[in-house]
Amino acid sequence: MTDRASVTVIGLGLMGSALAGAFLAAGHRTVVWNRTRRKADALAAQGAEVAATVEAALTAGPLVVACVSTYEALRELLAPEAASLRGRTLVNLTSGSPEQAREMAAWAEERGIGYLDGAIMATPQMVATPAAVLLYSGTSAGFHDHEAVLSGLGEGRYLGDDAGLAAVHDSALLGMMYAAQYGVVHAMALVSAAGVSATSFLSLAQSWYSATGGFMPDLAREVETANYTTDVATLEVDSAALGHIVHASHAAGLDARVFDAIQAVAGAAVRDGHGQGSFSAIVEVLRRHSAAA
Ligand code: FVH
Repeated sequence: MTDRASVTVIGLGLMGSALAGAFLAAGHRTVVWNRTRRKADALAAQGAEVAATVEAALTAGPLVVACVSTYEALRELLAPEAASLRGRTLVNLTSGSPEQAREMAAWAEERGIGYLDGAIMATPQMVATPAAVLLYSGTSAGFHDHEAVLSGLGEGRYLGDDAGLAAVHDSALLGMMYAAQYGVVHAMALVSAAGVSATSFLSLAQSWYSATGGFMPDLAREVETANYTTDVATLEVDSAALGHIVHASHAAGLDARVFDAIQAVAGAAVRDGHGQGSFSAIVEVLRRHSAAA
């Protein structure tokens, strides 16, 4: 094993195991701990050191990467061992909310622990490949001190010292993913109801998906400037098109509640006077929710 910086991984589930495997493959001394010990066996065979206790894992080196199911689980694990973490950097790649990340950052700071919150925008299979992007937020020193080691997981992007930023971006990007996948599955169900197989629809769906991605720069500018002037399509036209989708879905015997909801938001924006503006004007309705809450 080379003398490259050592790293500890806490949590060897599907993702934690991929993280530890990536550190090992990059030549780092990798110490691992998991509640269920047998999940460490495969990594031990690859050269990982299996810590007998959480304390032994946390005190093995300067960098601790945690990836367990929930923040609650991680707090349970680390609370009794806070002294062992003092002076080290904890990188928490567990999924959670911005509030949980900020609470964890405050907990760590009070105990002299460097804290980086992170979001893994990848599946376990993508880790350590060019497709993997990991988002970090929290102590910039923590990121820069360990950037080289963390780069073994994939492209790392530091978002800023607000520890909640990684979780905000995680929800934003996953929201895009789930909405897009919902649309794809709905589209395939719609064409299937007309006797067209999903696989024969696929190439058209893929070219359409990449074409519609080209709208993002306009959407970004319009959301940022609140200038919804458009020569592409008006919200009134979009609202009518959404009505067609709802009608076609019902005719095909499909659940249309998501497109009903989108049409309702678009309709509210039209009633607010944005009918001649672009689709991005719906952001005014979306933001009103927080104001009303
Ligand atoms: N898998 C993925 O593609 C996504 C990608 C994006 C990020 N997520 C998040 O990563 C966290 C872990 O996800 P996972 O897929 O590794 O999940 P599991 O395979 O279920 O492993 C869970 C590990 O957590 C340990 N654990 C759970 N509760 C406790 C506890 N109370 N005390 C100690 N450890 C706990 C569990 O241990 P064990 O059951 O093996 O003993 C696993 O190591 C998650 O936040 C994803 O959202 C993954």
